[in-house]
Amino acid sequence: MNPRPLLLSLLLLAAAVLPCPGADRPNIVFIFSDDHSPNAIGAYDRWLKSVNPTPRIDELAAQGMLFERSYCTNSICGPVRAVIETGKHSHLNGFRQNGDQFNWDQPTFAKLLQKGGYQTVLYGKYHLEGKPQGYDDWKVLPGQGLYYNPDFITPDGKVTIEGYCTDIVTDLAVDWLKEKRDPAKPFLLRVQHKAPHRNWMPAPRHLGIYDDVLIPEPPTLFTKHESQASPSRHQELEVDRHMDLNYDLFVDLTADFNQPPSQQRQDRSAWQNMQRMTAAQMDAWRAYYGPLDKAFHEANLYGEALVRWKHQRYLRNYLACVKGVDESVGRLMDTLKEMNLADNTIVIYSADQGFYLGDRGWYDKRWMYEPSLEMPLIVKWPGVTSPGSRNHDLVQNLDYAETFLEMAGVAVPDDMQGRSLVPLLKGEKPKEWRDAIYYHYFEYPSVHMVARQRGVRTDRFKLIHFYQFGEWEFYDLDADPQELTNQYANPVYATEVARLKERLEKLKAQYADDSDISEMPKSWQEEVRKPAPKPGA
Ligand code: SGN
Ligand code: CA
Repeated sequence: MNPRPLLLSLLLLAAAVLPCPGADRPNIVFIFSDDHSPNAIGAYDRWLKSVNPTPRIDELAAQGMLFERSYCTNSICGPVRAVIETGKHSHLNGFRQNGDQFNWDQPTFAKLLQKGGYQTVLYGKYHLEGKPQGYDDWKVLPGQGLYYNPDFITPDGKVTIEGYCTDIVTDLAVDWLKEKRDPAKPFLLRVQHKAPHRNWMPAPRHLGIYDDVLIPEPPTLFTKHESQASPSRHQELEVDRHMDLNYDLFVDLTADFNQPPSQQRQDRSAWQNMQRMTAAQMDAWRAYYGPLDKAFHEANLYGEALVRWKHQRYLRNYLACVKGVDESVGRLMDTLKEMNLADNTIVIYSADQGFYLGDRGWYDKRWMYEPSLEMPLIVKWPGVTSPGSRNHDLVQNLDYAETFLEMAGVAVPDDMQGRSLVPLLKGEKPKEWRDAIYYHYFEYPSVHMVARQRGVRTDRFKLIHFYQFGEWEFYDLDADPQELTNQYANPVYATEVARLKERLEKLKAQYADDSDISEMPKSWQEEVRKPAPKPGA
C-alpha cells in the first residue's frame, strides 16, 4: 500500500482538529466595564437614549451584533468574572461572593488559549484576588481599584500610575498593541475598566458634561415594592434612604477632604480617591462641585424633590464615567484600524452586570430583576456578525469561555457548563438552544443587604426564590416588563408557577448546584455592623 495518501489524510485530519498556529486566527479584544447598565447604552434604545451616552459603543453595535437577552449568573462583580474565567457556575468554580479567593490553579479559558498559541493579556479591574494565571502580561487593580492615580499589581510588584483610571487602562492596552505584541501570534487583549462603578468619579474633562441636560427618570423611581416579597423592602440601596449626599454624591466632600472623615469612611473608596488627587485634579473638582453645592444648600430640598435632585446628580456623575469608557472603546477601535488589525479582530463590549439607575428607586445590583440581571453584550466580528444585527436568544456570562475558545479554534472542555455563542454570531439558530437560564446570588448579609436568591428566567416568565425567607416571586414579563406585580399567588398563573418550579429543580440538577440553602440569615448587628477595621490593618 502506498503510504502517501494515508499520510496526506492524517495531515488533513490533524489540520482540521488542531488549532492552526498561524496569525490568521482572529484576535480578540474584550472590553469589560463594571456596572454598566444596558439602559445607559444608546444602542439598547432604552429610557436614557435621548442623552446619547455612548456614541462609540453604538458605532460598535452598528458594525456587529447586539444581544438583547444577555444575563448574568450571579449579579455581582467577582462571581461574574470567575464564571467567565472558568465557564462554570459560582458553586463549582468556588467564587460565590466578593471577598472569596479565586482558585487560579483551576482550568481557565485563558490558560487554554495560551496553550493554543494565543498571546493573552489582562489590564485593569479583575476583582478575583491572587496572582492571575494564563496571561502573558497583566496589570490589575487591587480590589475595587481607584479612579484617580490608581495602584496596579503587576508581575514585578505594585506600581502607582498618575492619571484617570479609564484612560490609564486604555493607554496600557494601546501601548501593548503598538509596542509589545508579537505580530506572529493571534492575541486576546482584555481591557477591563473600573468605571462606571461606585463612587461615580468622572475624569476632570468630563465634569459637568451633562449639566445642561435634564436626565430622564426611570418609570419606577418612586415604586414602593408593595407586591414583592419582604427582601425588596428590607434592602439598603435606595436613592432616597441610602444614597449618601456626601459619600456618594460628593456634596461638600471637596471642601473638607484634608480633614480625616469619620473612621467609618476612611477605608472607603471615595475618601481614598480624594486623598490621592493631585492639586490640579482637586482644583478641577472644587471648581465644578463648589458652586453646585452652594445652590443645593440654598434650595433646601426635601421629600420627592430631594430624591429627584439626588437622581440627577447621581446620573450626571455616572454617565460622565460612562463617557470615559465610551471614549476608551473609540480609541481602541481607532487603534486597531490604524494598525490594520481591524479586519481580523473581534471586538466585544460587555460589563459584569446591569445596574439600577434609579430603577425601582434603587442604585447597585445583585437582584434577579431585569435591571441587574442584564449584562450588555455587543460583538463585532468582521465577516461573521451581520452589521447592526440583534440577537434575542437567552445567553449568559457562562457562555463566554466557550465562545472565546471556539473563536480561537481551541477545543472546549466537556465540564464547562455554557455554550459557545459562535453559531449565534454567525446568525444561525441552533436547534435546542436553551429555553431558560439559572441564577443564584449568595452574598448576604453584606453591603446593601440584598437577600440570597435563586431562580429561573424563560423568554416570558421569571420565578425567584428568596430561600432564606421562604418567599417567592413570579412575573409575566410580557404583561409586566417592569416586574411590578408579583403573580406568585395568582391562580391564573398556578400552572406556569408549578412548571417553573419544576424547571428550577431541573436546572439545579443540570448544573449540579447542591449549595446548602438551609442557611438562615445571620444577624445584621453581628455580621454587618462590625466596627470598621483600622486603616492599614
Ligand atoms: C463596594 C461598593 C458597593 C458595591 C460593592 C460590590 N461600595 O462595596 O456599592 O455593591 O462594592 O461591587 S463602595 O463604597 O466601595 O462604593 S462590585 O461591582 O465590585 O461587585
Ligand atoms: Ca460590578
